[in-house]
Amino acid sequence: MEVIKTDCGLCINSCGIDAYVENGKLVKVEGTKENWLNEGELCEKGKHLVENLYSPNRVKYPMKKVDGKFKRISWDQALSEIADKLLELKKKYGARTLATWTGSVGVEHFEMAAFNQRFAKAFGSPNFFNPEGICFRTRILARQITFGRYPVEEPRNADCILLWGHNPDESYPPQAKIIRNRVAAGAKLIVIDPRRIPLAKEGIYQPIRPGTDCFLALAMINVIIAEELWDKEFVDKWVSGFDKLVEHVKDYTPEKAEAVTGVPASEVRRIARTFANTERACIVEGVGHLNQYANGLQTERAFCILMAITGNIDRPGGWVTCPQIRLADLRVPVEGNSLGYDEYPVFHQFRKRTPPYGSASMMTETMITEKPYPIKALFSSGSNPALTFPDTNRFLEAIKNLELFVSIDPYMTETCQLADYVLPACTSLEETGIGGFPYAISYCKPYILLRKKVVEPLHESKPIWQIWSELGHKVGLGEYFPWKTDEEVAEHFFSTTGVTMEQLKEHPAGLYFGEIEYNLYEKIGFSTETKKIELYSEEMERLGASGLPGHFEPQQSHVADPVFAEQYPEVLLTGARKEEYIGAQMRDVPALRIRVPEPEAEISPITAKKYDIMDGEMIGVQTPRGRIKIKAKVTPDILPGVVSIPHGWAMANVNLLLDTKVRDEVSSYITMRGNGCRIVKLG
Ligand SMILES: Nc1nc2c(c(=O)[nH]1)N[C@H]1C(S)=C(S)[C@@H](COP(=O)(O)OP(=O)(O)OC[C@H]3O[C@@H](n4cnc5c(=O)[nH]c(N)nc54)[C@H](O)[C@@H]3O)O[C@H]1N2
Ligand SMILES: Nc1nc2c(c(=O)[nH]1)N[C@H]1C(S)=C(S)[C@@H](COP(=O)(O)OP(=O)(O)OC[C@H]3O[C@@H](n4cnc5c(=O)[nH]c(N)nc54)[C@H](O)[C@@H]3O)O[C@H]1N2
Ligand code: SF4
Ligand SMILES: [Mo]
Repeated sequence: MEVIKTDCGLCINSCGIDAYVENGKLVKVEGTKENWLNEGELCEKGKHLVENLYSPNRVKYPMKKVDGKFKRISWDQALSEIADKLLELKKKYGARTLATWTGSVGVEHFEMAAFNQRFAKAFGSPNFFNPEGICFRTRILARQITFGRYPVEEPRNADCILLWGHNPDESYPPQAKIIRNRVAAGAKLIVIDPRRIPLAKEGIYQPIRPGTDCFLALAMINVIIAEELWDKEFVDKWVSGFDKLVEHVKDYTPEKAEAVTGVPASEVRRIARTFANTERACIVEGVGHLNQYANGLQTERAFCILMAITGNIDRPGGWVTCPQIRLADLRVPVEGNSLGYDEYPVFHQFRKRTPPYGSASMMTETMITEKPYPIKALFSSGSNPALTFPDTNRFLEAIKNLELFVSIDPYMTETCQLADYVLPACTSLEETGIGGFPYAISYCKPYILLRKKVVEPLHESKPIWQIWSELGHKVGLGEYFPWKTDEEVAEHFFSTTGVTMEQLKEHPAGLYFGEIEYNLYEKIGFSTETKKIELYSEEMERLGASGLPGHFEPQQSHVADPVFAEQYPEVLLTGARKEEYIGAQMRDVPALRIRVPEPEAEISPITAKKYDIMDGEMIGVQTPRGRIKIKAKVTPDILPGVVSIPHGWAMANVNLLLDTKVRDEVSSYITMRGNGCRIVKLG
């Protein structure tokens, strides 16, 4: 039996795995003991990599839809026909008619995002989209705006952890362990969440009215200033805009915070004092959750300010800057801007760091309206937007307007069912590539790993780089795709890093490439306009947003729109993660399905009583966009008036309830939480 050390490509955590292979078949997977992150452990998903790999739901060969039914065709026929159609559409509508979309694994799977972009841009289209346009870019952007770089949380050295809108037991198991270890060693833990998550039991728990976190952060800043708890030396030397901040937060009193957020004024003061009085304090926030609110970007800015005025930047246990190595950039220049460039200037133009992807909220809209130009070809790879893209009905309307829709995925997803062509892709266990990097750095231990092919591609599946390359050759763009093997592609990516393939092979469980440098600012300052941490951002003002974060009510709340809220009085949260599943994946792995057989709508006993609902009863949940039927889970662990529903379930697709038009007006993110809904008792 051969044991291959690689990583689990299922989620961004990229845990180390030992893959046991016998006669070319993967028979067992264990966590790599010497991997610093997972230390031999695997989450429920990782434990079932074998079943997932050999799922009967794999796409086995290329398929074409003929008269509503899929027909098996050869790779050559599939790629030739797709290429011909693409060239025809280009002639008719221009190159921008092509859009490529990758999913969450587009981020975890480095090659996927890179090749998607390369193809679209070489073809002449700026229209590349991925979840960074709805998932976590605003968290990065807010930090770049404030610090000129992207410092990340370092809970393993923190003495006070403010766990804010994040439930790592389900979404980041290795991080939950780090937090538990710190708490066991004496660190204080404060959890702010409308749901009493498991870690809430380990510290101070404070529920909050959804979407009002920015107000709470500003009220904490108000207390820290009023009680002179800020780090004066650090602020004097390294921070700009403090005077403006002092004026700005005067209105954000703990008493007002109580009225807006539901957090008692006394608790606002207690949390602010605990946070500011602890030397090594750290906000550990959700990766996507708080971004995906009406006020997402500004909430992130408020967190940056809290960290800055308490001096917790580039200090152990605060937010620290991790060494980076840059993989080769496969992008090619393209004419024209991404969708959203003019409408959302902060997102697209800040410090002229144009993101390579468009505003996802405008993708389906443009496909429907054909304005500013028609998008008639969509390639979705490594994503299942039919279930995961907010506002499913609008997604369905959009794809009806396409002349070519291709889905590239290892599994026969709901999205594949809607496509004109389905192309079978390898999973990360069937191809050599890049692992570990760069996402493990959010744990501040920079390491990189060569992701290894553990079995040959199953059925007729191909690695994603190869699919794009072969299509590139067919449309006459062969010069952009010179690579012949996985290894060549990986070698090209690593060519700019100073790390060689030999070194990576000598360190199969991962290569550590740098140490965190604390107090980095003393060496390099901050790369903002003022060379200091910018609490107030002049450039944000120039780009039409507020230079300091303020409270903004979720558009459908009882405060912002009482008429709407009369019809839809409950607050809908979507997408709380479950350890057993990632996105819409793995629902067909029997062992996982036994653990979590169906989605549930969490509601409090008070909400249940209002509608006369029993635990386990099927209920309707409705918004102006649609209605779903789902089982009620009555639990005291959620605020009254809040309904929390996971995403990614075909049997109760919560994205039918969302509306792409309800957005964070600064970041363009579609709001996936804080929207209004009502519960319907079914007869
Ligand atoms: N098992 C699993 N892990 C995953 C994923 C998965 O699908 N499955 N997805 C991955 C992806 S794509 C992402 S982006 C990340 C997401 O990761 P996160 O964004 O960190 O999501 P969660 O860990 O579910 O935690 C979000 C918490 O925020 C709380 N919350 C909701 N609204 C509010 C609010 O208004 N204020 C506050 N304070 N809290 C609020 C929710 O109740 C929930 O407990 O997870 C990644 N990890
Ligand atoms: N309502 C609501 N909707 C949400 C969210 C929410 O919180 N609420 N969260 C949003 C967020 S943060 C995100 S990131 C998105 C995620 O949305 P998606 O990325 O669409 O989610 P997944 O279902 O994980 O889709 C990943 C696809 O990649 C395929 N795949 C897996 N491994 C490989 C591989 O190695 N190669 C290739 N080519 N394909 C592979 C899988 O089969 C799967 O179909 O969902 C968003 N949607
Ligand atoms: S947390 Fe689970 S799914 Fe994610 S990489 Fe680790 S083992 Fe895999
Ligand atoms: Mo995400």
